[in-house]
Amino acid sequence: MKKIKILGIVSILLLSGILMGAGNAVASKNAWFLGSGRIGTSTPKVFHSFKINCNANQSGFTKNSLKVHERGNHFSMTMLTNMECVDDPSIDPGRPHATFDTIHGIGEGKLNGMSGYYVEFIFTDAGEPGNVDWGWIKVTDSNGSTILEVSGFLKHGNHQAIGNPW
Ligand SMILES: [Ca+2]
Repeated sequence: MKKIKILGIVSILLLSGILMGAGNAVASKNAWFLGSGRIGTSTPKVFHSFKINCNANQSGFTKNSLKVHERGNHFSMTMLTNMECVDDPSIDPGRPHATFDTIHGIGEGKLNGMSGYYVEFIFTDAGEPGNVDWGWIKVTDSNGSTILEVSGFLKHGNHQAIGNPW
């Protein structure tokens, strides 16, 4: 996972400009990453479920979503603010065929119904069964303090990359 380069907002904007200039911006709407399950083996157990498009600006019925449960706490993403879909050459997403296998996103959301929380996450799809898929989630408050952080291979569940973001 160290290969993943965390792009800054400026880089993402530049990349978006390049993609739009090439006329490929619309294609990203056809690339989805979805999944659910338990991440790692830590206690209390952390469960997640998500449906994310490589285009951060999805809205309406196809709106991006990410939900995280840890014992009595529930985080729900309300807005995906930055998104990148990456092809890590060391990861094979298996079937169905996808041209990417890793996503990195940043968003805002609610913790137990209260606004003012932020989330950053990385998910990978390394094929099936899902116990070869990996995830990292960090939820912070408005002061930047970490409320929840978990990482590891999926204990139960599966991640699935679909389509071509380019
Ligand atoms: Ca998988």
